[in-house]
Order: sequence, then structure tokens, then C-alpha cells
Amino acid sequence: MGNFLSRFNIHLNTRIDQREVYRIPPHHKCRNCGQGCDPSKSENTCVNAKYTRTGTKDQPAVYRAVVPNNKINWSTSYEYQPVEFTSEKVKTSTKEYVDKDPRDDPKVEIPWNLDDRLCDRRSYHGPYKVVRRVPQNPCGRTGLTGRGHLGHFGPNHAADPIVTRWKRDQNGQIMVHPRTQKQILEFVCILRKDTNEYAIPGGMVEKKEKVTDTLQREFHEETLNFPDLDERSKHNLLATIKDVFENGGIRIYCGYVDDPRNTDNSWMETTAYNFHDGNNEHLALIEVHGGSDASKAFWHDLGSETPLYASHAEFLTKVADIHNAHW
Ligand code: RP5
Repeated sequence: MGNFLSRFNIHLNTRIDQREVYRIPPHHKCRNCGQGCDPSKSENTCVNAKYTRTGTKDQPAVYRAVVPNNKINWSTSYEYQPVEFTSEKVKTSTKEYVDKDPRDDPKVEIPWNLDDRLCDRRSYHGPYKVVRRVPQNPCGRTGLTGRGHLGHFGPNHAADPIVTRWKRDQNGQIMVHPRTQKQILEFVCILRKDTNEYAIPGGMVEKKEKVTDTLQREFHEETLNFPDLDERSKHNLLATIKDVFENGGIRIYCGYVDDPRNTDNSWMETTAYNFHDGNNEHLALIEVHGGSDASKAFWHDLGSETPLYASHAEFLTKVADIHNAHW
């Protein structure tokens, strides 16, 4: 995969919830192996399979139709037999507003491309097509139709807090990477329970929730799991997070995420913000401990050496760029 983010028109500012139209990325990471390979090349094993396993390790196997990179775009004709899949958990969830397949009931008018105040169905990339009563993934074919493991048809909105500090030695000096000769950043990283991959501690924007609140809630749930902390310390910790998250931060990205759960009709979009404590004044002093969907949380070196979930490496490249740090 090339530089996913560089294909977007990224604006850096601190306003949240502002809708802007970004250019749509031309292709996905390979969904067949998840590695960004090109299944149309003969040396690639993906080319030999018609269907490949998708989803997470703790879910029953689901197979996607293999889509060669040059057939991802909807405008390219392709004899295509995607697999229809919506997980039982999603189908039976009482939490989801869009909890039934709209094709089952032609009388139900779904307000696609709109925010009806119960659900924001707008995409950061502008209006998407609705084909046979379901949204069409603006980034092309994925080998799977339905909602997969996602709660909503169309865009599923998430938020990603990228909390960073400089890596320091015992004397407090910022450490420099021997290869790039650039200073090293650390970020708050989690190990996702579902895929066992390193990731930013992001999560879904809940109904009627503002992105700024999601950023705080997810950071709290996934990285600040201290059941034994006394009430006063807990209060101080949350006050620090609230103060920094609401008053600082650089928007790194908003738009489509190359998430393994994406289908032809449901996809992830996120807003990623960087909160940097360059002088060890507030966030840098926080100890982290995994909770909720994270089996672990820890400060981790920011660099190309670490493989990360979905498009998270692309967001962190941008963060490294902004701070002129090692990548
Ligand atoms: C990714 O999935 C987003 O970038 C965000 O980090 C995450 C949200 O999903 P959950 O962590 O809530 O599963 O696409």
C-alpha cells in the first residue's frame, strides 16, 4: 500500500465535527491477506484462492470473495460473487439503531447521507451511492456484502486519540534513533483483544455523542483501567484528560479507514487527533493499563518497525512528520 494519507487533502486544525470532503482513496489494503499485496500478481498466493478467511480470530470463519487490486473500483467490470454476511451479534443487537436490513421492508425509508439526529449517516468523503437500497462502499469492492461485524450500513464513525510524548533516558534527555538520527516519540498503544494487533485506543462514536467526548471516553476505557485507584486520584486523572483533550490537539485525519471489518455496504470512518505533551507536563506522566477492548495498554516507540491495526500506521506517520520525529 502506498502512503494512504498523502492521497488525502489533510487539514490541520483543532475544530472537531467539521465536515469536509476528502478525496477518496483509490484502493484498499489487500483484504485477502491483509498485507497490502496485489492479488493479481502471480507470485502472490491470494491469487490461487477464490475465497479467503476474514474477520477476527474469536469469530467463526467467514470467507470473502477475492478481489484483485485492479478490480476493486466499481467502475471496472468484474464477474463478482461476494459473500453475504452480517454477524448474529449485529443482527440481534438491541443497541443498534439500524438493526434491520432495509431491503427486507421497502416501506422503511432510511435517511442515507443525512444526519437525522439519531444516526449520522454522512460520510467524510461526501455523498455515497445507494444501490438496491443499501449504501455502496466508496472505496470499492471488498468481497463481502451486508454489515459484517459492523453495526450500521454506510459509514460507521469512530474516533482515535493519539497521545504522544518524547522518549527520554534516565537523565531526562530525549533519545535519538540511530538509523534516522531523529528524536523518538512514544504513543499510548493498546493490544486489541479481537485481532491481537497493536493499535491506537480508538472506538466507535456512540449515538448523539460528540467526537471530542468519544476521544476521551475511549482513551479512559481502554487505557486507564485502575480499579484500585482512590476517588480523588481518579478525579484528578480524568480532569487532566478532559482539560488537555478539550483544549489542545491536532486533527491528523478524518475519513475512511482500511478496517478489516469493512464490507461493500458498511465501512469505518474515523477522526484521529494527536495530543502531545512535549515537556512532560501532563499526559506524559500518565501510567496506562488496558481495559475494555484492550488486553494491554502501554507507552510504545513510534516508528515504522511496529505493524499496526487498519490504517493506524498511516496516522502515526503523519504524527511523526508533524513533530519531525523518527519514523
Ligand atoms: C478502526 O476501528 C478505527 O480507526 C478505530 O481505531 C477502531 C474503532 O473500532 P473498535 O475499536 O471500537 O472496534 O477502524
